[in-house]
Formats: sequence, C-alpha cells, structure tokens
Amino acid sequence: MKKLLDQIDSPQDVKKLDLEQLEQLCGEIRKEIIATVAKNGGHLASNLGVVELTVALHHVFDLPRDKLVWDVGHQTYTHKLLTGRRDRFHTLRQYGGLSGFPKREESLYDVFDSGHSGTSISSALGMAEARRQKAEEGKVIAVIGDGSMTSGEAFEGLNQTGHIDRNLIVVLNDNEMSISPNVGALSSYLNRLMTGQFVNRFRDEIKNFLETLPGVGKSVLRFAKQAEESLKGLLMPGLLFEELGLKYIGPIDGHRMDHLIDTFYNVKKLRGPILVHVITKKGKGYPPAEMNPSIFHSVAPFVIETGEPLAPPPFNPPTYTQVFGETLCRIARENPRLVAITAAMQSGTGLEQFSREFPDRFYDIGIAEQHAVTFAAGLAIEGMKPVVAIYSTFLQRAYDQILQDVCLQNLPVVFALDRGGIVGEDGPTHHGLFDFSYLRHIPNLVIMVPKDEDEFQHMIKTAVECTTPVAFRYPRAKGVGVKREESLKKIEIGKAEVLREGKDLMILGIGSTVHPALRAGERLQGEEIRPTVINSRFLKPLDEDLICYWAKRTGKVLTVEENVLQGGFGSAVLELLQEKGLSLVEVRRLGIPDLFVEHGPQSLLRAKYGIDEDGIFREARQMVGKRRSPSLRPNQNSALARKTIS
Ligand SMILES: Cc1ncc(C[n+]2csc(CCOP(=O)(O)OP(=O)(O)O)c2C)c(N)n1
Repeated sequence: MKKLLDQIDSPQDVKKLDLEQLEQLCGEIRKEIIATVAKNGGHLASNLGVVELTVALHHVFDLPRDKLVWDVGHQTYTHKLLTGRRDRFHTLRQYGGLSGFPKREESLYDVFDSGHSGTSISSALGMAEARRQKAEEGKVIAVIGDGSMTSGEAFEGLNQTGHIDRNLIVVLNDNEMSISPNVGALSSYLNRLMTGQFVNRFRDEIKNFLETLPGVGKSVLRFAKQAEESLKGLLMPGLLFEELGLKYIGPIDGHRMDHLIDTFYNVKKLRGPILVHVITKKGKGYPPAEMNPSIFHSVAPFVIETGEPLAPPPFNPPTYTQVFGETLCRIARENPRLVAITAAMQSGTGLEQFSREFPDRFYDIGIAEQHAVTFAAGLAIEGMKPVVAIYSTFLQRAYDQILQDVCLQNLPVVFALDRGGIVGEDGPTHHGLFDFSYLRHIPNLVIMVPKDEDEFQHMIKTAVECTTPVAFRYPRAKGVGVKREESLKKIEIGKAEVLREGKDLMILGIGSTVHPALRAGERLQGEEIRPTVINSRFLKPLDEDLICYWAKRTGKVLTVEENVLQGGFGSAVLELLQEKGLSLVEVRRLGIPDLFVEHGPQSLLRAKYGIDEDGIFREARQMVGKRRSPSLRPNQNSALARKTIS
C-alpha cells in the first residue's frame, strides 16, 4: 500500500484525508516514531499516546492560523511529522537536527518553546487575548497532560481563563500517568470523571424525560436540581472545570478518530473557554511501552523487537542517580527522621528503592516544585530531615521558595540537584547550567559538587548531617569508575582538595570538571608545565585560604565549571581574589558563555564549549605559554609576581 505519510507536507494535506485514511496515517506515524526513537532515543510512550489526537487536531483546525500549544512539548513527534519536518525526522534529538521539543525557530507551526510542565494554558491564553486585542480570528488550543495539569502554573492559567472568558480550547490529555502514575487529588478527580461517565448519560436521559412532561417537568427539574447539589460532583462531570468558568466536554476516547473529529468540529463552533477531556493510553500501539509506560516515557536507543536497551558497554559504573538512591536508603535506615520528596520524578531521581522501602517517608507531590520546597520547609521546622530531589532545571521554578521559605529561616533542608550541567539530547530546556548562579548568592546555603561517585556518597551523608540548608549538584552521568569506600564519612564543610601540586598555574575544577582537569594536568606535565590541580568540592563556602595561597604561589588561575560563567564558580573565585587584594593574579574562566546551549551529545557539547580535558589543556598551555612568551619582558612578569605573591 502506498504510504500516506510520504504525501504529508503540511497540515493542509491531513485535511484532505478521509476517516479510513486518517486511521492508516496513524499506523504509519506510529511505525516511524518507534523506528526513530529506537535509534535516537526519546520520549516514546507519551508520543505514541497522542497520535490520533494530534492527527485529529491537524485535520479539524486550520493551522498555522489556529495555534496549537503543547504543554511540556515532549509529545510533539506526530506534530513534527505532519508539519513539513518528515524528511528531517531521522535527525531527531541529534546535534544540529530536530529538537525533541517544540521550537519556534524550527517551524512556524511550533508556536511556543516548551520543555517544562504547565506553561501551555498561560501562554495560549496570552495568544488568545492578543488575538482579541488585534481583532484577529482563529482558535488557540492548549494540549496539556493530566500530569502537567497538577502544576501550579496550569491552575493559575485556568483561573484567569475562566475569569476573562476568552476563546481558548484546553485539551486535557488524560492517560492517568505523569512519568509514573499520576498523583494527587486532581488525578483522583479525573478518575472519578471517567468512571462517572455512565452516571452522566443516565442523568441526561432523566432530564430529557422530565422536560417532556407538560406542567410538572419544569418544577420537578428545579427540585431535582436542588437535590442534586450534594451529588453534583458525581452527576456533573467536569464540575471543577465548569466552576472555574470553562465549558467541560468529555471524557472522549482519544484513540477513536471518529469521536475526536466529531468532537473537535463541534468545539470549533463554540466560543469562550472550553476544556475537552480526552482519554488516551500511554505507549499505545507498542506493547513494551504499553506495559511499561514509565520506562518508555524517555528511553535510550533500544531493540524494537524486544524493547530491551542496546547492550551496555563493558565499563559500567553506577550512575550518580543510582548512587544517590542507594546512599539515601542507607542513611534512612539509620535516621528515621529522613524523608524524601520528589516532584513527579520518582524514577528519574533514583528514589524508587526509597519509595518501596520507606513508603511512609516518601512523597511524590506531583509536578509542583515550588510546593515541594515549602512542604520541605514545614517538615524541617517540625524536626524532620527532608531531602528534596529535583533536577537542576526544574528547581529553577522554586527559586523564591528556596530563598524565602528555606534559607531565610536557615532550615536544614537538603536539596539534591540531579542533572546538573549539560544533559545532552533534551537540550536547552533541560540543561542544568544555571544552578551555580541561582543558588550561590543565597545566604546560609552550603553547596557541594562531587568530583566522583565516592565523594558523592560522602557528600550525601555530610548534607544530611548539616544543620543549615544544603544543596549538592551532580551530573546526568555514570560515575567515573572509582571504588566506593565501605563506610560513609563526613567531609569538612568548605574544604577543598589539592590533587596535584605545581608552580606554573592553578587549575580549579568543580564537580564534573575535576577529573578532566586532572587528566589535562598530567598532559601539561608532559610539556614541562607544572600545574596545581584543585578540587573545589564546595561552590559555597569556598576554601578561601587554600585558593588564595595557590593563587599567590602560581600567579595564574584557571577555573573550569559546567555552568554559565555569569555568577558561577569562576565568578566566585574572581570575587574572592578581588576581595583579598589579589586582583592582579591572572584569572581565566572556562564555562558556558552567555547563550543557551543547544541539544546534542554531552561529550560533543563539552568539547564545543571547551570544558573537557582538551579544552582545559589548551587554555592552560596558552596561559602559561603567554607568561613564557618572548614577547613579554621578563621583568613585566616578575612585577606581576611581586605584586600578587606578596
Ligand atoms: C516543571 C517540570 N517538572 C518536571 C518535568 C519532568 N516531566 C516531563 S514530562 C512529565 C510528566 C508529564 O505528564 P503529562 O503531562 O501527563 O504527560 P504524559 O507524558 O503523560 O503525556 C514530567 C514530570 C517537567 N518537564 N517540567
């Protein structure tokens, strides 16, 4: 049979297809997505769940005049395939290729860049309002999952949507899953809506019947309506949304193309804010993903026939995430006050074992990072030891709560920032490149950054025993392969570690840059350059005495960090040297310049931004070479040395 997908160059081509062809198209899209994700990795289960929904939206609405806004944006593969990017789909998530998320610079059909949950309603409402201001026609549709609907921002958006009564269609894609099964009161409510569907039908039938009775009908109906108040939640599906001012439609089967199309044609004619509740199945059409939607939420390349990951390399140290999960369990066995909190990232943050072993001390609070932090503050006030495990990028949401609710009150909350640094293929919305800068200036907060998995486990213990707020930040990576000591020990707060001593320059690494700095140091030695290599261990407090001592001795400092340069580790060192009267020490900083880092393999991006072994080696050699360069008069150098080493 001729492939329909090959003939789809834009949504206009989808509009021409009949029901049977649309269903055939969905089958072809599923195959294409499975084949591509099996090769490149990506968000499989969420994408397979919205194939029919996406095709139906493209069929009924008039894109690009109508605007389709995707929440999180991890489910836009079908949308990409239908909007002129079919030929480049094989480059999905690869360096220089298509992004795994909507990107305005990639296509005019991507109307809002996303990656973090809960933004679709607010942004879509803004677009709808702009249309009203400009007296422009066209629908705006926000597609949001039941998981993302738990985020505060989504509720804030709904709140205003009902209030200002604009033409906005919210499609609630309900698969009962966030990454793990969805949690919270909203999720139970949506469940009841699904099971209450038959009650709704029954209610409508009675209402129709009563209305046909002459004379009695209206008054009986009035009475029935009053009596209904107490049963309202059960009898009127979507009451929550109706009370917020949105017309509720649903629930409808998100895999029945005919139902979807009929519903969307009807909805298209309506005005005002509308919520369409669509039920889908995560992983639909690929049995391994249907059976394990959490595992297939986001996957590395896998074998299509079995769903198994491609064979792991022989050198396979544990990931930092695993070390975190295991160590936290170890500590929790001894410390009954320790509790763990995740914002819908139970498996991503390595807390599955913890949740099984300590179900009563584990909290998945939904996609609600701000709440997670203030909830932890409350727990800490009452003497518990909360560990809040959130990816660096998502913790950005809770800056004010960290500052105001935890650090200002000096509460001993532990922040575990997973995915610090470059994360790779998920790209700019997910890189954890700002945390040094958004945490470093907050008083009372101790910030630790491990160089390897052994140091990491000791840092976890140290953090749990701290009496102040403390954060540790670690990368999306396997450990470096060092042996982990049997017993956990406390690390002295603010103590750095000298890994190599030399007189020519000091290389100051932190976290993932320490081992590359050490390797670069060895290579420099081969070129007769003798560097001091220091593992800072702490972003805050810095080991001021040690850093100043080596800065004076060497006269040259090279800092290396996997963070933006503005306000980061190197900045902290510069500030320190300036405060201590060492401003004449030559300082160079390696890190991420003032830009958003694209998606691509971690190693490639680290090389591109010069924060890997080669980059450190090059920069250090240049620094020292410059000092030795014949173009510099020797006494110029010694003048600098005299001034700074005194
Ligand atoms: C602010 C924020 N926190 C956490 C995440 C990580 N995350 C990505 S998708 C997802 C689950 C989303 O669930 P849902 O909206 O129901 O979409 P589904 O994948 O089920 O289709 C989570 C928690 C995120 N993207 N943004």
